[in-house]
Formats: sequence, C-alpha cells, structure tokens
Amino acid sequence: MTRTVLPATAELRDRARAGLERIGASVPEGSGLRARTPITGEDLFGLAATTPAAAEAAVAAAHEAFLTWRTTPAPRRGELLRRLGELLREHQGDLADLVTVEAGKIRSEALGEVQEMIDICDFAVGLSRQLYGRTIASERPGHRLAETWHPLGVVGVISAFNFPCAVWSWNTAVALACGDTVVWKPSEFTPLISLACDRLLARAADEVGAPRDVHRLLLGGHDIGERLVDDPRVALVSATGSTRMGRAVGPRVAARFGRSLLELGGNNAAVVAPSADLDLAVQGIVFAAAGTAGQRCTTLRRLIVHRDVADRLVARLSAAYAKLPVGDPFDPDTLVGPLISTGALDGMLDALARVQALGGRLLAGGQRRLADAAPQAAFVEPALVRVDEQSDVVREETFAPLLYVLTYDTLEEAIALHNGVPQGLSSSIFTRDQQEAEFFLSAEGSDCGIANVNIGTSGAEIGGAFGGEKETGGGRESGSDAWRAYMRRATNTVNYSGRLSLAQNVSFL
Ligand code: UN1
Repeated sequence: MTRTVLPATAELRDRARAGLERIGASVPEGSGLRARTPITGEDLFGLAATTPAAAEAAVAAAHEAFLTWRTTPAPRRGELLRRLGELLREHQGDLADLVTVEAGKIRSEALGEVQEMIDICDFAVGLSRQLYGRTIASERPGHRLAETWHPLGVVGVISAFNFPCAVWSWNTAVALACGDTVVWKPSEFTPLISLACDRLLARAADEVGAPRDVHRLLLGGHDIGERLVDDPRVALVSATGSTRMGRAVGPRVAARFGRSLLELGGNNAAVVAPSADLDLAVQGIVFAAAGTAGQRCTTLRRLIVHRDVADRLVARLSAAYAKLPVGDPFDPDTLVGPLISTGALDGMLDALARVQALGGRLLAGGQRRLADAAPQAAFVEPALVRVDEQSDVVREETFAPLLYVLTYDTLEEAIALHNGVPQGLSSSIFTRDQQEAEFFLSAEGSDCGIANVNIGTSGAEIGGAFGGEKETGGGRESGSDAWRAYMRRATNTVNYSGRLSLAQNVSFL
C-alpha cells in the first residue's frame, strides 16, 4: 500500500523552522553543510559547518569546563539532567517533528525516540546519586581497600542519522552525570535536531548554573569527527555507525591509548520455534523488520524458522507485508517512512538482486514507491525473501527493510545459523518451550549483546546496557552499569594501622 500524497518541501521547512523557534535554537545559515529531508529528498537550509579552528576551540572549552564540572558534586550534576528532562518533555512534539523531517520517522517512533531521551535523563538523575564504588576486604590488618570512580574527561560522541537524538542522549546524560563534558559530532543528515538538543541543554545549563561548555556541538563531515578521534584531550570516543567506520575509529583511538565505545553494525535474527505463538510472532517480526523502515541497528534482518511452521508463518508475513502503508511519515496511517537516501535504496536493491541471483525467492515487497512524486526521495516496500542458505549477502548488514527467511530442523542448527554472522548485536527467540528459551539465552545460545524471548530484536528499553559483540564493537551504553565506561576507577589502599605491612607477606628492611 502506498499513500500517494507527500508534503511540499516548503511546508516541511516551515515546520522545522517553527519547532526550532519554539525551542529557541537558531540555524547558523551558511554553506558547507545542508539540512535536507528524506521525505522529499530536497534541501531545507544551507548551514555553516564548524571550521577546524572552531572545533579546536570547542574541545579546549569542553576540557576547561571539565576541570570545574568534575568537582561539582554528582547529585548537583544531576540537577542539570533533571532540567534537561523537563525541557525535553515540554518540547517533545517539536523535537519529534524535527526527527520526522530530518530522519523520516513516523510520528509514534519519533515521539518514542524523544521518550528515550526523557527516560535516560530520569535515569541519569538517579545515577547521579549512585556512582558507587566497592570496599574490599584487605588481606592486611588495619588497612582499607576501596575503589573510587572519578570523572574521565571530555567524551566525544559521534552519532548516526537513524537515532539522531536518542543515542546522543544515552551518552550525554550518563557522561554529564559522571562528571564528564561532551563534544558531539552528529550525522551530517541530521544537523537540525542536533542544534535543537544542543540549545535545550544550553538552556538547562544556564538555568541551573552549570558551565555552558559542558556540551559543544560540531557540525560537519568526517574531517570534523576525525578531530575527536585524534585529539588526546578526548578521553573517550563513543561512536555509533557502520562496522567500516568502527574499524577506522577504534585503532586510531587505541593508538593514542584513548578509550573507545563502539556501537556498530548488527545483523539481528529471530528464531521461530514450532511452539511459538504465531499471532504474537507476526506482530513482533513485522515491527522489528519493517519498523523505522529497517533503519535501526537492532532491525530484524534474518528470520530462522522451524520447518514445520515456516510455510504458515511466511504466508502470514507476506499478507502483513502487502498491507504495510508506505509514505509520508507525518500521515498518522503510515507505518513505513522513507529511507534516508537514494544511496540506501540502491544498497537494498543491490542486495535483493544479489540474493535473487543466488536463488532467493522474493515473497513480498521490494518495489520502489513514490519515485514520480519525489524523485530524490527513497520510499520502498519492505521486502521478504526466502533463502536456502546463509550466503555472504545474508551475512552482511544491509541498512534497509530487507528480511531473509531461513529454515531449520534442530535448535542446534538454528543457533549455528543464528551465530554464523560477523555481527552480534540483538537476537530473539519466539517459543513457548521454556527449555528452548533458556538454551537460547545460555552461554551456548545467542552470542549477541541483547537476547530476547517472545519479543523482537529492536526497541530496547534504556534501563538495560545496550550494545553487542563481535563486529558490533563490544561497547555498552545507556542503562545498567554502562556508566562505568564514562569514568575512571582508582583503587585505594589506606593504612590506618600505624605500622607498615606489605602485601603477599613480603618482608623488606
Ligand atoms: C540504533 O539503532 O542505533 O533498541 C539504536 C532500539 C532502540 C535504539 C536503537 N532503543 O531499537
């Protein structure tokens, strides 16, 4: 199903401008960078990119602010996040508008993305009173052994277009609570939402009396991001994007003994067992695979279905895919908005052609839509393809709504297929058999950072640690104890005995 009417670029420009005005953000109009909308594929504004000198000054200012911020008591730091959370609540609709205009997300997903920001601010307020260290039993009498967590320094955040503000907020809210300061290099596709977030944080900082330079924004391309990668004042580089990007960033940061936190590609799969509740599975699969037009790093890309239920499930999925409304993400009936660019569409069509050449059968979707109405936009029907083997193309991440269906006979075989890809972000099993579910979650089961039962691969809550293994990069962000990556640990031995005693019974002098 395709909805044929798209808003005009001028209308989207007005909508973005109105949201930015309500937030109090101004657009640094100029050249070097452009804000565009994937809804029509056309430009909204020309923007001034950050110059190398300004980027240098931003890192210096964030470093200077760190020297004050690290000594501000953590619960006081939490007040900044409380205020930011209030401002995000107040402007949830405006921010969601910007997410839809720039990233093409449907309304409920755009609101959901802003909700993640609000939730992580709440989390960070609580965290600001819970940066606990351990006290450890010392082997020596009259000694105390403890660990203390200290702020780390400037955190460089490099984020992607598909979660243009939530991923920033997971990093920034936690880093600020931990006493770090942040320099953010967002995706070139989403400068407006970045300007809005930066403005709201600046407003919150002014209101609570925090240093303004706890946060700085850099707008530009790779070259600007590379400055964060190479600058020794940037203690941690938290980068979200492709595995290719991570391969470049990780070793460069490591070469200067900096820390990196990488959230890279996923090739997420769901196993559907014979006992699965198929009603629930169909709903979970369609959201995970076609939601966000397949552009989440947690998007479901492979379905591993038991042979006994494969035909039934595939028939139901094909029927559901045929009814997915593709089109204007501002239309409340649309479920699938545009891909970010025609380049992303080319990548999908290329993967489809390759997999079909290898014998893959296209069961539903895969056609470009609205090309006449918006030739520079990239609307596409989510595609479902049945394959007999996990070929190279299936083992790659194609960042688009393309779901491969494989079949299995034994759970061991399903798990071998499941783990037989280079990426390790998210995974799930649909089953009503407790043994199978537990096996899937065990050390011999899914090798991913996220493993779910009876829920799809995408849409993680902020309370858990988010990230994955293997080529996904190993980083963990957001909730649980992911905060530890944003702090440095000091181990303290305090001798209150009045006598010197050495560990391991060593005697000397
Ligand atoms: C991403 O796609 O980079 O789990 C992040 C999810 C979202 C975050 C995805 N909460 O799908």
